[in-house]
Amino acid sequence: MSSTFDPLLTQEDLKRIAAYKAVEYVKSGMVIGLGTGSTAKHAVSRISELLKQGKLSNIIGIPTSTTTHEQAISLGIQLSDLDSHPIVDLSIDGADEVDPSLNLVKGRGGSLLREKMIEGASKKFVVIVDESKLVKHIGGSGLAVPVEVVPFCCDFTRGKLEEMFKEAGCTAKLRVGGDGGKTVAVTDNGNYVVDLYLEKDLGDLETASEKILRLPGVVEHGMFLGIATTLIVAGKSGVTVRDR
Ligand code: ABF
Repeated sequence: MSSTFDPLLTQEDLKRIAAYKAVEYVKSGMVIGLGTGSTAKHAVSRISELLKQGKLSNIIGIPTSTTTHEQAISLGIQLSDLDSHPIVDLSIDGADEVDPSLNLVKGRGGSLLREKMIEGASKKFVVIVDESKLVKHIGGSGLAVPVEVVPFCCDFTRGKLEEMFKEAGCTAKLRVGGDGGKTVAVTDNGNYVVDLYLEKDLGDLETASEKILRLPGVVEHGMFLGIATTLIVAGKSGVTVRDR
């Protein structure tokens, strides 16, 4: 499905258009996974707007980060969690990279574990991106594949990850905070993030995923394989919607 846009639209406009399109899947009474990031925040705002207009009702949101929790609370969206609502009807979230099979890299913005738990528990997971996020192979763009690790001996875990993917030219770096690198970045779960920078793509993604998850010290990684069910892309030439 596609429609044509004004070529003067900004990247922010495209993010909003993709997000609004995704919110068309939201129906009254649904439990909704609320994503994190600059694209997903438009979806959260739109849901609140439709609730206030009375066009939606009885929505329960499950936020994927403390940031989204705060945004949703400030907009008056009723919230819950997976303990109380283990089945999520629909999640809407952004991504850092999307391949043609709808495999994703997520977590460059810091949140990935809660996203994977909530989006993995969703009957439908709609990914919303502007066209800059589309890649042929995830993890091969020179940008990071994030891995959430426990703080205990995190440099040991970092070294093991680098060694694991040395044939792909991996450099593994502990992520630092936004204070010029004086402190380590801490996730919502109190963990650290090791970013894997690769010269080549990872080859078989399921194998790479298994290897990372088998390493003690690793909590989760940012490759979302086979989880997304629908992709909405907004680009200068229009919006496209694709199901996996
Ligand atoms: C989160 O937002 C992350 O998993 C991903 O890193 C990011 C994408 O954010 P944006 O929409 O701001 O590019 O969901």
